[in-house]
Amino acid sequence: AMRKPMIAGNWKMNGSFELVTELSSAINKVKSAKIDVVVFPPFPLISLLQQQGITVGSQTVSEHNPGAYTGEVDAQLIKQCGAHYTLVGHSERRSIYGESNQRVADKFARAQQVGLIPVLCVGESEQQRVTGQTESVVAAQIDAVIDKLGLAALKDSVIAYEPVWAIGTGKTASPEQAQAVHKFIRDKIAASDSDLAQGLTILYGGSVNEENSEFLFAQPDIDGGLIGGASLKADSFTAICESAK
Ligand code: G2H
Repeated sequence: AMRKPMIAGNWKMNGSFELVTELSSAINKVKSAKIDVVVFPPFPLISLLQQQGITVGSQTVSEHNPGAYTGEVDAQLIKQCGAHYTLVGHSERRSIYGESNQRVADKFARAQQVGLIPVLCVGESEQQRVTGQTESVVAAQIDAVIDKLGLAALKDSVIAYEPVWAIGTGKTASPEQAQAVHKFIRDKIAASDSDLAQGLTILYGGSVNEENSEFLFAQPDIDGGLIGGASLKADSFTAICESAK
């Protein structure tokens, strides 16, 4: 593909100062002009990782401007801590914290307002897949952003397709299953703007590991991965990065 591969490590609610020390040299070693490697740690570790020379992002962002929102973190502050990216709408945020498509679109907008690149996470549940709703669910998740901001907003963003049934379950979508949805997403956008669609980075996420990554990344519309569990182990994460080069 003409797009530069991206490997994103989503640490979720894991990690510590010790893990930063453990992983940063390995991540720095695997970095190359051929791939973008980005780590999404818990908020308190953003600065520290950034100081180690690692490209960082937050796992979510408040949709609000600064104010009385106890416990939330402002996008501008995240940027100031050294982040370049933020995830929005990860399935755990949608399911555990009730984030709607609308709220995710608001977060996407706020991220871009301060110059953070949003990584919009989309994906269907097992129930939605078996009832044939995969495409309509994913389309609605993307349309919420397009309706709010216009199609052009997707230019400075990344999309991550993560089927909910494959997250942390050990069940990975087959390369063909994943490719089919990635192609659906790219075609959907290409119908309005083919250059934008061709330039758009679309990551796959859901139980990616060093055994399956090569086959997933070989698919024409899969531009890299959003890696959870396997991003916490230096050997696995660097092997996944290598397989994307
Ligand atoms: C999906 C993924 C990373 P895992 O949530 O966002 O996690 O690789 O552990 O399935």
